[in-house]
Formats: sequence, C-alpha cells, structure tokens
Amino acid sequence: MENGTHYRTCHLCEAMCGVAIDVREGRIASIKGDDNDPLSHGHICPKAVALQDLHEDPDRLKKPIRRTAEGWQEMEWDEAFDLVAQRLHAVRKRHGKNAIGAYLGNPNVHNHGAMIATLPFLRALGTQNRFSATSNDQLPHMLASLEMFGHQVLFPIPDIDHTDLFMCIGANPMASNGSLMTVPDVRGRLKALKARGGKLVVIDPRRTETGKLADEFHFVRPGSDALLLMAMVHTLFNEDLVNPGHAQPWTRDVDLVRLASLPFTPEAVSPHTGLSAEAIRDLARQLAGTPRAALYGRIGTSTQAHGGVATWLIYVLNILTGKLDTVGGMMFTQPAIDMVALGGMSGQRGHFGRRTSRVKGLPEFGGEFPSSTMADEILTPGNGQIRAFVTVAGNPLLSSPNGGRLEAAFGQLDFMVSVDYYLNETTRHADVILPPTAALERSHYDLIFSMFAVHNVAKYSPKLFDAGPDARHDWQILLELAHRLEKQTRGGRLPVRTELGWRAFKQIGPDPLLDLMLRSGPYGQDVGRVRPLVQPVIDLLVDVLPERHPLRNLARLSPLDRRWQDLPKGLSLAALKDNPSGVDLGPLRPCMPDRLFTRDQKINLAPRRYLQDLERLHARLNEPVSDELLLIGRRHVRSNNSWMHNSQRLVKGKDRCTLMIHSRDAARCGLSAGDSAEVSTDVGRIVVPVDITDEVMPGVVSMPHGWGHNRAGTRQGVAEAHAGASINDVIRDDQIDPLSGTSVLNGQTVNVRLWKAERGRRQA
Ligand SMILES: Nc1nc2c(c(=O)[nH]1)N[C@H]1C(S)=C(S)[C@@H](COP(=O)(O)OP(=O)(O)OC[C@H]3O[C@@H](n4cnc5c(=O)[nH]c(N)nc54)[C@H](O)[C@@H]3O)O[C@H]1N2
Ligand SMILES: Nc1nc2c(c(=O)[nH]1)N[C@H]1C(S)=C(S)[C@@H](COP(=O)(O)OP(=O)(O)OC[C@H]3O[C@@H](n4cnc5c(=O)[nH]c(N)nc54)[C@H](O)[C@@H]3O)O[C@H]1N2
Ligand code: SF4
Ligand SMILES: [Mo]
Repeated sequence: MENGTHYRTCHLCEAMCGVAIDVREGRIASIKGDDNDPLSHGHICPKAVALQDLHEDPDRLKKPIRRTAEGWQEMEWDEAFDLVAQRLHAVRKRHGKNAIGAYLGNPNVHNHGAMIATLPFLRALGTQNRFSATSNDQLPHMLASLEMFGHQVLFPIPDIDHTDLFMCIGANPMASNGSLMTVPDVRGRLKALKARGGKLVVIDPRRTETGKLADEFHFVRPGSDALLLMAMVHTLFNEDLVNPGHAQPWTRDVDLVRLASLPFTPEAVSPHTGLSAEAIRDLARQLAGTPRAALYGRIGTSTQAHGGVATWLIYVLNILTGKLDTVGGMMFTQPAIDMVALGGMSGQRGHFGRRTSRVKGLPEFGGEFPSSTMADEILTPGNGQIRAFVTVAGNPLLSSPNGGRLEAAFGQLDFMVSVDYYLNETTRHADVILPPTAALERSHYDLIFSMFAVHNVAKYSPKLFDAGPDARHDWQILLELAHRLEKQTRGGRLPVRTELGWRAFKQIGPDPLLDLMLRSGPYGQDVGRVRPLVQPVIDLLVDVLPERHPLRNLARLSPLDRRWQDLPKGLSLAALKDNPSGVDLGPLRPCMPDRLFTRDQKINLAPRRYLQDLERLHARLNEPVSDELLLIGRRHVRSNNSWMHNSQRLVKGKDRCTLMIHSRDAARCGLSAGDSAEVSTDVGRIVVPVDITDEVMPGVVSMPHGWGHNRAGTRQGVAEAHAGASINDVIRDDQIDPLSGTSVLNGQTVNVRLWKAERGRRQA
C-alpha cells in the first residue's frame, strides 16, 4: 500500500462512519473521521481506532488451524477445505442433512462478500437446523415488517434529522450509535433536534447516556413496555386522537386495534410499568400532537418476554398518529442496491412458522430456528439431532442464552468448524478454524446498513492492504466449502454447467455483482449498455444461486422503473470509486403505498398472531408486581458485542463489566461500594463487581453482554486479562417470546448477593 490517505466505511457497528486512514510505510499512521462523508460528516467514535488494533492484532489467526492431541496445528488451505468438506459430508451421510447445525453471527451483515456467498453455502449444507444472531436481536422487527408491510426487511427508520419529537424506548443510541437506524453522530443530531426546538423523550429502566440528554425521561419496568404502549394506544382512541394521515387509505383493521386496546387503560397498566397513568396519557398526546414525531424502539423492547407485541405496537402507534412515511416521522429508505425490491420480486419477502424445531416445536423465521434452542437440538438424542456444527462470524457461547449449556453441547459434537479469525470462547470448540482476511484487506460496501440509514447514501471502499496469496476472504471460504460440499453430495462430480458456474462465481467474486446491482438499481447508470450483460452473468450462476436468490432478479430491475423516475442516476462501481467518501442520494422521502408488499397493498395493522398473543399480555394485568430483581443488558461505546475486547486501547481504564444496582437494592442485598456480587439463576452463577447507582430503576440490575473471556483455551491475550463475566451464563434459554421465538435477554429475574472471596474459594 502506497503512502497516503485511504477513505472507507468503518464496518464495526451499524453507523457506517466514514474514516480517513493515513498509511505510512505500509502501516497505519492515523485513523480520523472523513469530513466529506455525506452521512457521518467527520464523526467517528472511539472504536474507529480499533480498526488498526484488529488489523495488527498478533492474536488474529491467518492460517487454518486444526485441533490435534498435541494442540492446535496450522494447515494449508486446500487440505483444510478438504478435511472440512469430508467431515461434514460424512456426518450428513450417516445421520442426514439436518445433523449439521449452522450459526451465523453479526459481523456477516457488515460484509457484502459473506452476504452474497452465504445462501449458496447454506444450500450446499442443506440443513434446516440454521440459527443466527437474529433471534437474539431484531427478529421482532422483521416479523412486524413481514406481517404489517409484507416484507421482512422493509423497516421504518426514524427521520431523525427532520423530527421535532424523538421518542426513544428501549434503545441507547448514544452508546450503540443506533440500530435499525444507521445514524453516525447521534449526539450532533440530537443537538440539532433541540436547536430547532425539538424534544427528546427517553423511556428505559436505566437513565442511559441517551436518557441523560433527554428533555423528558421515564423509568419503565423491564418487560412491561407492551402494556405501556397498549395504554398509549388506548389513550389515542379514548381521546379521539387517532389520525393515520396519508396512510389512512391504505391502512386496514384500525378498529381491531381499538378493540384490542380496550382493557389496557393507563390506570390498569400503571403499577406494572412504573409510569403514572397521567404520564402515559401525556406520552400518547405528545406523539399525536406533534406533526413531525417518531417513536423508536430497539433491543430493550425486542429481546424481552413481550418483544413481538411491543415492537408491533411501536409501529402501530406511529401509524395511528400519522407518522409513517411522513417527513420527520418513521420513513423508508431508498438504497442504491435495493434488497427489498430484489427479494420482493421472487417472493423472497420472508416467512414464518413454515416448520417447527424438532425438540421444542419452535417456529422458524426466514429459515432459522431460535438460537435459544440450539443446545436442545445438539443435546437431545433422536432422529435429526445435530452432530456437527458450523459457525461463521459468531460467538454464540457468549451471545446466546445459557452459555454453560451451550458449552456442554459444543463439547459433545462429532465435528465443528468455525470461520473466524479469533480462537475465542466458541471457536475453541472447533476441530478446524478457517480464518478469513481482516476487514481492511477486503473491499467494503454496506449492503444491509445502507437500507437503514437516516439519509440515503452509497459508498464503496476498495481493500486497503493486500493480504497476500495465502489468505482467503470470507466469501472465498464459503464458496470453496460450498463447491466441495456440492461435489460430495453428487458423488464427486458436478454436471459441466454447474461446475462452470461454481468456477465462475469463485472467479468473479462479489464486486462485479455489486457493479451490476448498482447499475440496474434505482440510481443506476446506462441500463441500455448493462442490460445485455446482466442476464448472461446470472445464467452463468444459475445452478449455484439457490432458487429465489435475490440476485436472480437482477435482470428485471431497471433504474427507469416508474417508481424510480425522479431519482438521480449515474451509479456504478466506477462512479463510487471516483467518490471515495461516498455519494449523497438525498434525504428519506415518502414512498408509500408503492413500496408495500402485502397482497392487498394495505398495511395490516392487526395481524392475527399479535391479537392472539394479547391474551398473555392481558394475563399480566392480574399478576402481582413482583419485587424480584430483573436483569437487563447495556452497551458501552468502547465495546462491541463479544469480539472487540482484545484491543488494549478499548478495554483500558475503568472496568466496564459491572453490575449496576440501585442503592436501595444494594442495601437490601448487603452490597457496598467496592464489593462484588454473585448473580445467579437456576442455570448458572457469575461474579461481577457492583456499581451502586441510582441511574438504574429500583428493582433492576444491569450488566453488558459479550464478556466472560476467562474460559480456558482461548487465544486473546488482552481480552483474557480483562475477562469480565458473561451475562448469558445466567440467562435462561427456556424463556423466549413465544410469539416470535426471540430470546428473553432483558427482564429475567435473578438472585443477587454479596460474593465473599472466602466462600468463592471454598466452593471452587
Ligand atoms: N444478553 C445479551 N445477549 C446478547 C445481546 C444483548 O443485548 N444481551 N445482544 C445480541 C445481539 S444484538 C447480537 S447482534 C449478538 C451478537 O452475537 P454474535 O454474532 O454471535 O457474536 P459477536 O459477539 O458479534 O462475535 C462475532 C464473531 O465474529 C468474529 N468476526 C469478526 N469479524 C469477522 C469477519 O469479518 N469474518 C468472520 N468470519 N468472523 C468475524 C469475531 O471474532 C467473533 O467470534 O449478541 C446478542 N447477545
Ligand atoms: N458500542 C456498541 N455499539 C453497538 C453494539 C455494541 O455492542 N457496542 N452492538 C451493536 C448491535 S449488534 C446492536 S443490535 C445495537 C443495539 O442498539 P441498542 O438497542 O441501542 O442497544 P442498547 O445500548 O443495548 O440499548 C438497549 C436499551 O434497552 C434498555 N432496556 C433493557 N430492557 C428494557 C425493557 O424491558 N424495556 C425498555 N424500554 N428498555 C429496556 C437498556 O437499558 C438499554 O438502554 O447496537 C450496535 N452498536
Ligand atoms: S460509531 Fe464508531 S464503530 Fe460505529 S461505524 Fe462509527 S466509528 Fe465505527
Ligand atoms: Mo445486534
């Protein structure tokens, strides 16, 4: 790499900040914000410098390793691919396809190459036992989008730059930098909101970094949001405040929602939620009374016992008050590569409940079962039991509920392979680890997060460093394994056309496909010239791309489509390369009802499965309010899920893996400043230093996830020295939101007591 400044997108979280990386003598000299980035305008968070730490991390694996009796041994790629394909195939042959389990982790979504290669890889595996971080995360949003708008990834995004009221429930964008809302520089944008006379309202069991900036803050009891939101709906009807605005003609079943909300009066829900009836009414009135307003919820409202209903109600409230698809409300993006349109064309809009899991009968979503039931499927004998496992960019041992049980499950597999560049809590169970190139060694285009951005932008970054001939990208690893597995399936040889397809795919890679997608997309360039190229490429890949793969529809897209007539044109990969800081495609704009995918092109405001689940919510009204401690999660701006703790710069300073507890509860548990607490449930116990603070609501304790790097046999020196404890070691895997299958990561009851080193030692 030549000396100079390289512009790219930071891929670490959803915010897509533009970074300017200065390279001197082949090394990174500095990482700064890119002032010319049309979305982030120079903003970065403290994690951006960790791009260098990740790149230079001596613990990062560069060659495949295999577990042997003498420990881990390096091996050559070809040998590793053969070994993995053979072992997986052997399991499949003996026990059937579903005997292989697969888990896809969060970083895949930040990696366009991996995204494009995943579906062919999964098809080659052939298993129905698929899992991902989705069911520990945004599944309720996807389900609501599917049921209400007809498409699982058509998400309403807060138009935060034009709103006058931002109501934030169960999200802490000041720490997370936004989620299902790609929003670099949240602080700057919230400042601008206030400068134009707007208001920030935050509702959370903890007065978070975002809560501290709020003009109005409310504590809410964990897991009670659905009650609160229902009472807001109730108020809207009761006070005649319902007005869907321009969504009126294409919104159906408003009356059913009114009926459903009848029992949930503000008075009835008040003791359960912790908000007064008057405060609840006032929230509803504010939302209805502010023309440009957005109600937004995330992890706190989705990964909890009523995550399905709570997430649905957030959308319902926005719709009933006319906020959907209006400037300053909840709007839809128009990305340059429109995965919504591409998927929608082949009926790939998503599906739910087509089959159920073997052991617990839980519904699939988009072909995946809930991650909470992964251990059940590995540990429970019988036909279809998982015996081999594949993880790609995931660390479920720390990120899924009941880490201890997963530990036991992974420990008894016949074979496991992980595509990952760290030897960590999960991958140390693997027989083979296949490490991909690091992020700066590959090109970058945000296929997914461009769809969630608060302003339409497109940006491509070429690779910064050359990883050399002995390195493989994620997409190369996945396609190579897929190709070899397909061959195994068909007895060693593929039909000529299929073989050619695989070779072509491996040769082409993702970037030329990006180019075709950009050119034929809404802002594309010169379709006349591109059109004849698209179909032949798709034809070449037709045996490789699974049926209904969105790419198969590429030839049917055109920038000249009626819907896209008003949009600026000219995008191609070359055009993006000419604009290394990215291209501004304009603010979000109304696009409904054209973009609805429901059969009748109407918003389904009251899908049946939500109404059915209300019985469970209603029953809560008659339950006593328990005084047990409820455990919730949190994020910190210097951390990112489980995998950024090996950067000294990020972990240094104050211990961040602490248990926040209210002074009242600390006193009840006999805890004082400087103590450690033992947090336990019937699935496990952990020890964490306490942070006594009235920042959390009485009755609530909070700790971050992704820690617990003290398990033997990992190779992450810095992380091991800052181990912390894993919250998921005490979170039960048998508690899920039955409506959506999402893990209950927030609001489970826990026991907390003073941990005495003496007692710990005796038990050990
Ligand atoms: N209790 C609790 N649990 C939670 C959450 C919570 O709020 N509370 N949050 C949940 C959420 S939202 C999420 S998204 C999940 C995340 O959970 P996961 O997706 O399971 O895990 P991550 O911690 O993101 O770990 C990512 C893994 O990918 C590897 N990796 C990083 N980059 C790459 C790459 O480019 N290629 C490959 N092949 N590997 C890579 C890392 O080494 C690491 O092993 O955690 C969930 N778990
Ligand atoms: N720095 C950093 N940034 C990240 C990540 C990270 O790990 N670190 N992870 C990324 C990922 S994968 C994701 S999905 C996003 C998540 O983005 P966010 O959803 O913004 O993440 P959190 O900061 O966990 O915010 C969840 C909030 O919900 C609150 N909460 C918990 N239980 C309840 C409840 O029952 N009701 C209500 N109303 N609130 C509740 C918590 O107190 C917390 O403030 O962040 C992304 N960005
Ligand atoms: S907020 Fe931080 S981690 Fe997220 S994209 Fe921006 S610089 Fe990267
Ligand atoms: Mo996530």
